[in-house]
Amino acid sequence: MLRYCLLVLLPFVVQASPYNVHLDSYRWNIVLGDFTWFEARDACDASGGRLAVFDQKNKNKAVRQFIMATPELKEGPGGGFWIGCHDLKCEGVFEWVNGIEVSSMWTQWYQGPPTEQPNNNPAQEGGQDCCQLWKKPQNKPVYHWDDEFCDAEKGYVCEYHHAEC
Ligand SMILES: [Ca+2]
Ligand SMILES: [Ca+2]
Repeated sequence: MLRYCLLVLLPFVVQASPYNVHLDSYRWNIVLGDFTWFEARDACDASGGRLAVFDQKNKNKAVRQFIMATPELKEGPGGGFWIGCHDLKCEGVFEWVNGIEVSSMWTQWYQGPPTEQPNNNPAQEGGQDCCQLWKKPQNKPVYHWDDEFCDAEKGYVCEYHHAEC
C-alpha cells in the first residue's frame, strides 16, 4: 500500500528551492536560475505565492541578509534577484504586484529612485521596467532595489503568506 501511495504521489513532488526565509507569517523562497521577470512572476503565481512585495523594511531586510550570508546565492547568475515591482503600466511610476504604488510605502532603491538615474531613459528601447535586488556594489553587495530590463535572466524571490490562526 505504501509503495502504491508513493508511486501515485511521485509526479506531484516538485523540485523546491532549498533557500527559504521565514519571518512572522511570511515565507520567501529564493530560486536560482535564468528567468525573465515575467517567467519569475508566473512561476510564483503558479506555486500559490507571488513575487516578493517588500513594502516593509523588516521583510526586505530578512531576505537581503539571508542572501548576503549565503555564498551560493551571492554567486548565482544574473547579478540579482527579481522582486515584485515594475513600472510597466506607467513609466517612472513603480507599483508592487499587489497594485500598491511603491513610492507610497517604505523604499530602498540603490542610490535613489530609478527616475533619478541616467540608465532609466524611457526613450531607450525596451527601458528598464522591472525590479530586482541588485548585486551592487560588486565587492560587497547590499542588494538594494534597482530597475532592470524585464527580459534579463536571473533568479527570483517568491513570497508566501500564511494566515495566522
Ligand atoms: Ca522604466
Ligand atoms: Ca537600473
